[in-house]
Amino acid sequence: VKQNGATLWFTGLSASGKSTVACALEQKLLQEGIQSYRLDGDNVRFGLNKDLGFSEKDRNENIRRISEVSKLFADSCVISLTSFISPYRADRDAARKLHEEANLPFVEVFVDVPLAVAEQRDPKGLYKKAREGLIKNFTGIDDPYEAPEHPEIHLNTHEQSVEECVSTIVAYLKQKQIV
Ligand code: GGZ
Repeated sequence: VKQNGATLWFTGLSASGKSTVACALEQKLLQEGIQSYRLDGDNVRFGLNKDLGFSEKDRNENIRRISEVSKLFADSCVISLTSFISPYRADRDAARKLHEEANLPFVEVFVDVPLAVAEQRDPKGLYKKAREGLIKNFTGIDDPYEAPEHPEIHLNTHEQSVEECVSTIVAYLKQKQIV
C-alpha cells in the first residue's frame, strides 16, 4: 500500500484518554495495512526527553522535540500519533507550522473531558497527590491547560466510546484523503 504520512496531534489533560484512543486507532490503522507509530510519555519522556521535567520551559522543549520527531515520521510516510498533554497553545501551533511548512498534514485532536472526570478516573493516583500538594505544577490543578480553539477533531471521552472516537478520526482521515 502506498501511503502518505501525517501527524495526529492528541492533546488533553492527564487521564483524558489520549493514549487509549491513540492505541485503538493504531490497531484500526494496522488492520487496514496503514503504518502508524505512537509517540507518548512512555517511549519519549524516558528516553529522548529524560532530561526534561514539568516546568513551563521543560514542557516547551518536550513538545518542540516531539514536534520535530513527529514531523520526521510523517515525512517517512508514517501516520505519527503523538499523545502528550501539550498544554500550551503556542507550542501546538509551532508544531502545526513545522508540518505545514513541510507540506505534511497536521491534525489536532482535542481529547476533551471535564477536569472532574479526569480526576475521578485518576488511574495513577496523580491527581490525588497533586491535591495533597505532593506533586507541584500538575496540569489542571496548579498548572494551566490551554484548550484548543479550532482543533480539527474534538472528542469527548466521557460521552463517546473509544470505538466512536476512533471512527470519528478514521472518517476525518478518509474525508481528507490522508488514508
Ligand atoms: C502533568 C504529569 C506531571 C505534571 C507527571 N503535570 O497520566 P500520565 O501521567 O501518564 O500523563 C501525564 C504525563 C504528562 O507528560 P507529557 O509529556 O504529556 O506533558 S507535557 O505535554 O505537558 O510536557 C502524567 C505525568 O506525565 N505527569 N508530572 N506535573 N502530568
